[in-house]
Amino acid sequence: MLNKILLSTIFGLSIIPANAQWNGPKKKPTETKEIKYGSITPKHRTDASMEAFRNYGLGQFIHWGVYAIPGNEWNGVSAKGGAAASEWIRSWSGKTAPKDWTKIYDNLYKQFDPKSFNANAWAKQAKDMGAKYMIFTTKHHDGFALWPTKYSDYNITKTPYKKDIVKEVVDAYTEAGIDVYLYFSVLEWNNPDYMYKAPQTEEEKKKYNRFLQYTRNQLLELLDNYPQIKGLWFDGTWDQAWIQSYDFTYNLEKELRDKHPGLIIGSRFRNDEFGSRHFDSNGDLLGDYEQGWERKLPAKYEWLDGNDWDAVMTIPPNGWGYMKDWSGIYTKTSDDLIELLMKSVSMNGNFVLNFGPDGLGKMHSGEDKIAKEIGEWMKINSEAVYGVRHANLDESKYGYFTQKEDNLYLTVFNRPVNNIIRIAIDKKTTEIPVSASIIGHQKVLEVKHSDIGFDLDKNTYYDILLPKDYNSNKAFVIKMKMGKSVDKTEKLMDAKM
Ligand code: H79
Repeated sequence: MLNKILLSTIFGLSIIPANAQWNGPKKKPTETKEIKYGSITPKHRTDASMEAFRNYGLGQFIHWGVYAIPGNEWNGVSAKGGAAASEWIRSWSGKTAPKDWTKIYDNLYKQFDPKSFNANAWAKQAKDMGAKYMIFTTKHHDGFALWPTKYSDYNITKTPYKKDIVKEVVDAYTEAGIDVYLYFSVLEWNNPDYMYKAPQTEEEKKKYNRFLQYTRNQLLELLDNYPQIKGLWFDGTWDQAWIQSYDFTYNLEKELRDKHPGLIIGSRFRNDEFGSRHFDSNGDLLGDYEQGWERKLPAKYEWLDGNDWDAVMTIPPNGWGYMKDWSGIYTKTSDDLIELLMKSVSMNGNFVLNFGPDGLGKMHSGEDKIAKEIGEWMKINSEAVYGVRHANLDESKYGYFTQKEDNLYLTVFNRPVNNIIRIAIDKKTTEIPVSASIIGHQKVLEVKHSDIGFDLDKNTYYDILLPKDYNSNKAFVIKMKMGKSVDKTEKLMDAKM
């Protein structure tokens, strides 16, 4: 905090950059400011690209770069505890770090030759898992570009592999019917023009301006090279130099959008002139969707204020790039991940699961297993995931509701011991569950109106009876048809107290 105050004072701006809250309802600003560099796009875009984004449900993230070669270890020594995450291994420090590690890392590209890489095989796996979009790392914090960029030598053409990996990925996924978004880290650890603190001297300003132009050039290049992409997923945009470049980033966002109609950009790209990130100083979303749900989910739908969002999630606790050794850490199971998926879509969010292929281009065997298990589940249950919206019902302790037209879905994770699923319906609504079934199971389920008669209860209840002989060791989906009540149950009089 002190740092931030100091920085703000140094730059002659009496501001303390506000950071977005991801752990509770949004704090509303108490006063309205005049903002010049606020949101460019409407609050809720309704164009076809944005509607497609809303319908994805499940996505895949892929982190790939030279960090895949070490896979979070070097010569049998683990970077665990010495580096923040596997894709951060370049910053390995402390007792366990190999001698001259940064130098070793910065030369790894000379060995990058992923002989087993097959973009079509990745795309097939993603499709079989049920992913509708994917996000691919074109360049992570180390600055290594997986496409033949004209603007830096540290790129794929200088490796033994040589070929344009971004092109292979974009083409294969697009061909498979999966929309592609490009991940782009603004932060670059080993670019001499990169700056963390805002430039002060003329020389520093010149230097950082070169970095800004370089960033712009690379982004325009990506849009030129891969016109099929649907969006850009930004990262590494939290340093003061970038934050103070709000004029530049505002114009750049406009330029990118003009060049690529329909382009989707999340809230992490830029901030307003008061240093507010993700949301401007008046609390309005910057960009098209909330992009702060990284390894976390909102606990309540209300926290989202109706915004679009995605959640990006790792299988290990933290580690986006390849991690050879999954022992001694908790890796999320397909049950964990399916629950996070349903929790996300029940709150109008997309769930994006990360994969970190190895240095040869093969997925971790643990990831193969997860993709297969999720895919098997999705094959049966995906209608509760794609194109659904938040259902306006009280939260259920059995699982998560999603809704599409007159279909209400309840994905059950907690099966009650009495096999009665009780659905609370607002007495004022006319739409009630008129029939129910389990997706992938033939039997029609009995639905009973159970007016339990609580005083002052806003709800009435519908009981869905699960067949005792129906067994499942995975979450299952109850699909209900919503319609007008046919039986006119008499209204009980509430005593006036
Ligand atoms: O690519 C994966 C990670 O490597 C990357 N994002 C995902 C998708 C990532 N980089 N950094 N982080 C995640 C976390 C960084 C947190 C911090 Fe900060 C950066 C702590 C201090 C500087 C942002 C700014 C959070 C607090 C201040």
